Amino acid sequence: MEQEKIIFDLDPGVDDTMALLLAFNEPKIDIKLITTTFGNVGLKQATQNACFVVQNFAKNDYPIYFGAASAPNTPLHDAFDVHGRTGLGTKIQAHDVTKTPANKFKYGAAEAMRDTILKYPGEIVIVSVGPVTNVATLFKKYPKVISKIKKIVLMVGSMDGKGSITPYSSFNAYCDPDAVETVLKMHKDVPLVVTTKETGTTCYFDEAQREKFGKFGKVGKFVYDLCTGYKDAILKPGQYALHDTCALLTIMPGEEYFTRTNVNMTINTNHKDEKIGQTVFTINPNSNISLMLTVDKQKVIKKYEEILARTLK
Ligand SMILES: [Ca+2]
Repeated sequence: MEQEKIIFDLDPGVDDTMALLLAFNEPKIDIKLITTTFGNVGLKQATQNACFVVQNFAKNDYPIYFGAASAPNTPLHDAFDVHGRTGLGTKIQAHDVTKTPANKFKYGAAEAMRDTILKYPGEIVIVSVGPVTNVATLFKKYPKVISKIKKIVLMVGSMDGKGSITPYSSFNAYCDPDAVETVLKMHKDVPLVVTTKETGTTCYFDEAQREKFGKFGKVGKFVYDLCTGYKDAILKPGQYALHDTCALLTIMPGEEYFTRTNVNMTINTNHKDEKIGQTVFTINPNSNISLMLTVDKQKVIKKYEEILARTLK
């Protein structure tokens, strides 16, 4: 079976956690490394959440390294109103966490990413579903490894130029627009895959579906509980967005959930402009940036159900 080896860079986060659960139970995804960033919650909480989820729900003891606690040039923001103060909604809290991040002196997320890429040259897909700071740090510190990355997935920006955290910017873009620009400038021959605000806000499930998910044993119950207090900035209460799951599903070998087009992409990084973080996409068939235009919501939900069903075996 064709498998994708991934570095999963995230800021859990309710939808990050849902995506992690998918990755744990999907044989076509081979997690080589998990890195955490500030974002939905602070870095410490995000890392704690990642450790909690791996400890309780993963079959393998994946290495977790924490990365950036903030962006170099952008004030810190959070998404407590979307993900709850704990990042896992308002019902769940990471508890009894014994797993710890693997960081060592002068060896953090960027170094772990570098070494994972060098261990599997040309094979690693970086899936970044939080602020892009860790990826930008890797690029700036270790530019020689960039060409050895297979693909990079970003969950960032919007197609209509309208935002979630501001009228112009999506959350991940707003947290560190400079990092997005660094990746856009430096990825060169490495294909980029981009899902946007529109992907996640099109692809949500409702209360009835939540109930359905909740019936799939321990993991299903956890997904159900995760939704408590999870409200997307754009969707209505009782609509649960699958932003990060969608980003992960863009790389599934032999499975297609999207329509795609090749584009040029820019981001506003003018810190004096209210439109900072705004993205612009223009179609360019020769570009190696692939934008997800539409998503087959029902197919994604069915996939998620299949994954949950698998956890019962
Ligand atoms: Ca996220």
